Amino acid sequence: MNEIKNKFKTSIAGFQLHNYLFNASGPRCMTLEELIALGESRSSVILSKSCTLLPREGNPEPRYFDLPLGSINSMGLPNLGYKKYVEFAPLLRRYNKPYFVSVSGLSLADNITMISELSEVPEIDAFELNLSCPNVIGKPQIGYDFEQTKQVLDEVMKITKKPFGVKLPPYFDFVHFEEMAKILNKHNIAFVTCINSIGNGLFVDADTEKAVIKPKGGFGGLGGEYVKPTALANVKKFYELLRKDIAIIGVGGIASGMDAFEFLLCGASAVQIATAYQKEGTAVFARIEKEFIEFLEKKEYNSLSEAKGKLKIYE
Ligand code: RRO
Repeated sequence: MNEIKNKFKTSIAGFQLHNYLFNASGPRCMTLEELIALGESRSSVILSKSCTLLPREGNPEPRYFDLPLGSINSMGLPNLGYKKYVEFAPLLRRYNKPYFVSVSGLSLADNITMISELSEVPEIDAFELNLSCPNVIGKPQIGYDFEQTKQVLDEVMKITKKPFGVKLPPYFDFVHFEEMAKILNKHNIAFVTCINSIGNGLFVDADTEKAVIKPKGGFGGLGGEYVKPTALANVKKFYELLRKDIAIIGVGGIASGMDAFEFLLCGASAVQIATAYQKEGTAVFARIEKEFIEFLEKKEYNSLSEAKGKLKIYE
């Protein structure tokens, strides 16, 4: 990959990124067409939808709903099966940006099988292990079970041959941040992505007197503006608690350059766009990038590191 000359470039897992933002593993990153569209966009990484061993249809429709301040989803991990994300890898090389595969096995054995095989594919650059899908019936979020998280990371670290990140659920208690950080700091992790959607929200349509999505009695993951303060808090707390060589990727409610800047102040090395990408399509990346750069220039910053982690707090 070419060296990137841009004063606001960043890097994740040793890869230089041409800008600070890319897609979240979630909306519009499941099919080859969608991954190609990301390649052609200003997203600085192509990140796949979380994959499983076998293809999955996901949960019944309606399973996604745009809300006034965000979104609710219970997609149920629809994906083409990990072998497809291997097959797509060489086709995405021409876009000259990293290709990360999100992995979300339904068991530890599935994660080990997938990561062993994905490790051998030269055109896959890194993994994001999803420890936080809230929407698979009968599968609690691993990231809320600290023993299981430790076990998964211990096993996966033995076999991965690529840089490795984890996608975390939101935490709400300082004890939980500290416990998770202690586990992550003991593993060879390149990045942490926080947060996944806030699990098991319920949005009610008062006119129809009905929940807006079908699966799980209407319960689903909340995203967008509703979750931004929680996402910022998670980025800030993990920035304080994690080893400095672990990059934090912020996600949750970023819809403008100013939102992206707030995550930079809290310590993010990059951000991902989910709900705003679902709502706007690939044009969202160029728009937010432009706003972000204009915002930094207005404030006379010359690099991201000048602002990164520099949130001011009351004495
Ligand atoms: O597919 C989903 O239902 C889904 C996943 Br895997 C996830 O990690 N987060 C989310 O909000 N939805």
